[in-house]
Amino acid sequence: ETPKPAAPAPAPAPAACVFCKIVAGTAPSRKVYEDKYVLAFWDIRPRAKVHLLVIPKQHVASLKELDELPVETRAALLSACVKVARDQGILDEGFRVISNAGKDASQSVFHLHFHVVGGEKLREDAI
Ligand code: DGP
Repeated sequence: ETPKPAAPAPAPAPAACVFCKIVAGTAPSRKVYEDKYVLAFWDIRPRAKVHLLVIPKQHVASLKELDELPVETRAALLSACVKVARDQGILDEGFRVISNAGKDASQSVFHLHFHVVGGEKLREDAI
């Protein structure tokens, strides 16, 4: 049997990435959940009663690069969004998960993240 070729090494994280610094523990954050693949913490500028961010520990710039992440990380990201919503007590009343990718979405931090928002009635016309 021919051995499988080694998987390509993940792209190095930009040294200046603020979310990589949070992962590394060199920048502070209000963490709510962490496992091998992902980290979740409060958004520094909450726009709802509950506003968390769920990020992969491995750096990719946005949802556009999702396929560069191992399948385990991709699964862990979505599961963590539900888990942190449950842990914050916003699962039953409803919550929203958003990922801004690129210019038209006004992405401002170029390390993939999912906003998990809720804890109050969210605007119907906002996505
Ligand atoms: P976006 O516009 O989708 O790229 O959202 C980036 C979010 O990240 C924005 O809501 C503010 C938040 N944010 C930016 N810098 C920091 C930080 O240093 N710590 C935390 N906790 N959140 C940050």
